[in-house]
Amino acid sequence: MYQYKGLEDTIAAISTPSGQGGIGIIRISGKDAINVADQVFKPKSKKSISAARSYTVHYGWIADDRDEIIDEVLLTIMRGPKSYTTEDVIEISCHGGIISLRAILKQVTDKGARLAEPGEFTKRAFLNGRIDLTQAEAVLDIINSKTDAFLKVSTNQLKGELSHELAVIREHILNTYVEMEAIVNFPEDDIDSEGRKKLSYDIEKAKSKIDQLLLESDQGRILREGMKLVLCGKPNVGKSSLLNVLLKTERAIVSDVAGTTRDTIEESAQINGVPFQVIDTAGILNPRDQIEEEAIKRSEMSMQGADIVLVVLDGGQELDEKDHAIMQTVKGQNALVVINKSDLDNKVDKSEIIGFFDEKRIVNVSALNKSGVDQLRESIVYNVLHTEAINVHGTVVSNLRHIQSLKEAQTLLASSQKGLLENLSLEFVSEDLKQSVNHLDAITGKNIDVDLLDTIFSQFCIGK
Ligand SMILES: Nc1nc2c(ncn2[C@@H]2O[C@H](COP(=O)(O)OP(=O)(O)OP(=O)(O)O)[C@@H](O)[C@H]2O)c(=O)[nH]1
Ligand SMILES: [Mg+2]
Repeated sequence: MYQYKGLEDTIAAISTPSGQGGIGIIRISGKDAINVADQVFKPKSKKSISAARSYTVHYGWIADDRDEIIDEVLLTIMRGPKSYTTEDVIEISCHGGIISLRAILKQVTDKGARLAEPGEFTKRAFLNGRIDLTQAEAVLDIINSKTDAFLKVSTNQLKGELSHELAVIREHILNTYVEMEAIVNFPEDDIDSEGRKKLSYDIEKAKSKIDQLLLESDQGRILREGMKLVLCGKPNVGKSSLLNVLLKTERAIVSDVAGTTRDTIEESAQINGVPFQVIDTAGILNPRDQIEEEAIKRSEMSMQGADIVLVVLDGGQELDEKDHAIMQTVKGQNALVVINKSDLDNKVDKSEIIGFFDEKRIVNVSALNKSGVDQLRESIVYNVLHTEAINVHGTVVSNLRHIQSLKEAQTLLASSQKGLLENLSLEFVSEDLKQSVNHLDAITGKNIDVDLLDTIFSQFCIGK
């Protein structure tokens, strides 16, 4: 299907991260993988691995050309086609020091393997037809995953759930396409308006499945990119204390001195499985110097791009014009009003808040004794997702490339329906269907530009 140079080569790379570790792995793949390994591996059993069965592990040493031992290793042999790349694959597990790993890699390349490009093992798995492109991309997502929820969504994709959904949609469209082509080729079977309606109805089935995928892709995007949450409020209301509670670490300095936080603090956190960038701002209102002026600017900047703002109030004190001013600035944004210090006697008059925010957006917490924090987490997630939790069990499309192709396919399906309604010749209508299938095929990689393919795999790390 694709003409790729270098597919015949046997490739090798260090597959574990650089740095020190208990074990490090060198992976070799290609038709000469076993032969290359055989030349550098000295098995304790003294039996050559060239005759070894697939999925067996062998204990021994890697030696250099002068027969000096480089490291003690375990060598795993996976014969194609039942391997990661579908080719013969060898994995050498040695001690995880960079010197040992590099020395072994050098031996392997001296014996005829070439260094693998980033993502080349996974690219081969794709080019050799073991996985499709959505599954290859899922590998990258699993490696880059920062939350449990995104990991779950990515492993579903690796299992082929998205591919399966797309195959169902594709078949729907193709069936309708074939029906149309039959009518085009045998004009005597002309089509009446009822027939056109039926075709449009069939297209609708495919369209509504794509609709569903696109609807949930919002959540997918959130899982991939994360949400931005900004804490704002007067000095000393407990913003940094809340940041620490949300992060579950003592990240920010907390003190009873007003103006403790002078610069914005950004940290990543998972809130009920959803990734957030949590930003604590300086509570400064009247700058005393240039640094404080800059701090205010930064607070304002971070508030502008926020997906949700938490306006923190001190529950132990009556609201004043400064609290009012902050609520006024945030009004209109997606915000929650957090009345902190609920362990103290409440002095906040809620009716003063309701002028700015709906009562449902008010949450009482105590950062000190952590009460109300679970409810705060739930409210945060609900207000950014508009649902209680991300559904990680079905197919969640999170990749922008997939989303774009789905939208293109959707537009073409809509255009074909319009054509049917407007009595357009079926030749043109069926062309729309064909194009929409092409967009679906771009997602799975059945039909994709080679340059784009290279771009996708270049995002991988070496050794994957
Ligand atoms: N009683 C009580 N005290 C709290 C609570 N949360 C924070 N505090 C105290 O309030 C003071 C201010 O807390 P910070 O978290 O530093 O407040 P901040 O809003 O970040 O203040 P700035 O950085 O100065 O703008 C500290 O002495 C905290 O211990 C709470 O829930 N209850
Ligand atoms: Mg602070």
